[in-house]
Parts: sequence; C-alpha cells; structure tokens
Amino acid sequence: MKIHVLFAVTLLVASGHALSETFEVGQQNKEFTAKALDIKVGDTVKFTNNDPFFHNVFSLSDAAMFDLGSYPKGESKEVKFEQAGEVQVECAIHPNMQMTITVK
Ligand SMILES: [Cu+2]
Repeated sequence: MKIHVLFAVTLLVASGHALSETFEVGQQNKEFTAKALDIKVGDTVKFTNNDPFFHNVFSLSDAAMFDLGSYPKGESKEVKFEQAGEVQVECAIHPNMQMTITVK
C-alpha cells in the first residue's frame, strides 16, 4: 500500500517537471535576441551574454522582480517565472536594451 502511494507521488512530480521548459535569450550587439517571448508559469529563461563586454539583466515588473547583476561574455543566468503577467526585462548598462516576457 505504502509503495503504491509513493510511486503515484513520484509520477506526479516527474510529469510536472517535464511540462515546464527552459528558453534561452541571448544578449548580442547590445540587443536581446528576442524582443518578445511567451512562456508559461513555471518556465525558466536563461539569459546568455554573447557580447565581449558586460551586460546586466533586471526587471521591476510586479510579475517578476529580479536583478541578475552584471556578467561577462559566455556567462548565463536563469530566472524561473512563477507568476502570470507581463515582465519588462532591461539591461542597466545599456538602457536601450529591452524585451517583454509574457507569462501565461
Ligand atoms: Cu547591456
């Protein structure tokens, strides 16, 4: 009996995990490689710096407030989006760098 319950819980966790995806957004030529991205609650976005200088990634949006700091070429950082809404993503070093992530 106990074994059956454990097995069911494991299956639920495994299937829930398989449904969430990771998207990659680069930073190249002082632009985000996607201007707009639609994702689901629970998805992750990986921001990779492809430029030979530092970029930052931050958001002041209610749906996801974060500041990943500044990091050099080849490094990436991830954000998991837990709440539905529109998220404006910016770079503190280059004010023209902006993108919108819509979390549904
Ligand atoms: Cu930048």
